[in-house]
Amino acid sequence: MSTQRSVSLIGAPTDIGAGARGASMGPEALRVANIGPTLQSHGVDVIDRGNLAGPANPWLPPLEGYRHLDEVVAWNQVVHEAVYAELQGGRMPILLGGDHCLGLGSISAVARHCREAGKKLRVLWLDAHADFNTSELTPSGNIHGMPVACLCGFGPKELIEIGGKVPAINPKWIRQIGIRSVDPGEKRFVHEQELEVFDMRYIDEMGMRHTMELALATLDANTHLHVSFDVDFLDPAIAPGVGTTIPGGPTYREAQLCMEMIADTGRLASLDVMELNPALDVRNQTALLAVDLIESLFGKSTLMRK
Ligand code: Z70
Ligand code: MN
Ligand code: MN
Ligand code: MN
Repeated sequence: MSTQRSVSLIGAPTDIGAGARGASMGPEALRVANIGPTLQSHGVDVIDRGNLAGPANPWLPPLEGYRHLDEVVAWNQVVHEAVYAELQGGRMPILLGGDHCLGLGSISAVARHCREAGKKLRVLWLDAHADFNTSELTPSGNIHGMPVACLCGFGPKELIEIGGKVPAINPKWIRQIGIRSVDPGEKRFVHEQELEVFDMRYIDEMGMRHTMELALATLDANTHLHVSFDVDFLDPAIAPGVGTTIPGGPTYREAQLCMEMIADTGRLASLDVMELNPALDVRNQTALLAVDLIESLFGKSTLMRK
């Protein structure tokens, strides 16, 4: 039981679903922070597939509750196909975002792979936000605030149908961790759909160890574990390079423990690294931190552990 040792990096250079420009530069910042060679140094076979291509960001206001819907659909379609192809080829896809609207294309592909392979799916959503808005609930129209709802079947037809099956996933398969910014209508909907949320209040009271034990409790040998890592999960003091910094996030130590406990399961099978915004970063520190945490996800451990 060990994490897949063949990885494909897939760049998705777009900020089409975001409220700030700049996440389109995320893939290159992660490469500059040496994501590929760093994974290789831990014995991982890494292929960098380069960047996907999609429509430019027209930077228009929302239309009927959605900003750039057609472009978001186009980007998610190419992400879906690229992620699905890697899984079918027996490799672990690491999606380098790009904004978090692309979690839809990525996770719908993972769900499709799991359906066909008879695997159980668990999704860890590491984020300051629940990303569970709909066009009726959203205060912004930004689709990066909607991918979890779309995966659960709540969203525009063109988006929710990308994986072929609606809904792509069951809300019971998701564990959200680090949540601390949820809009009022979104909050009601999270409760109504009974999402399992370990928010910052929970982590403060119970600790990251207990949180991760519960979040990972239902994994078994047949489980495909997907981690969707929105870099704004991290406290802004250590990760300023994101579109929306929300105070009160996990510290460096809490984030490391979170990643190490995921690594210990040996079930990690696909990963998104999203919302890194180099335009707002300081000397690429947030990209470097993300790479450091990804090393832990792949089993880098401290001196006292084998
Ligand atoms: C807010 C919205 C959001 C970032 C997701 C914010 C959404 N809930 N922001 N990720 N950075 O507009 O829907
Ligand atoms: Mn597989
Ligand atoms: Mn997000
Ligand atoms: Mn977020």
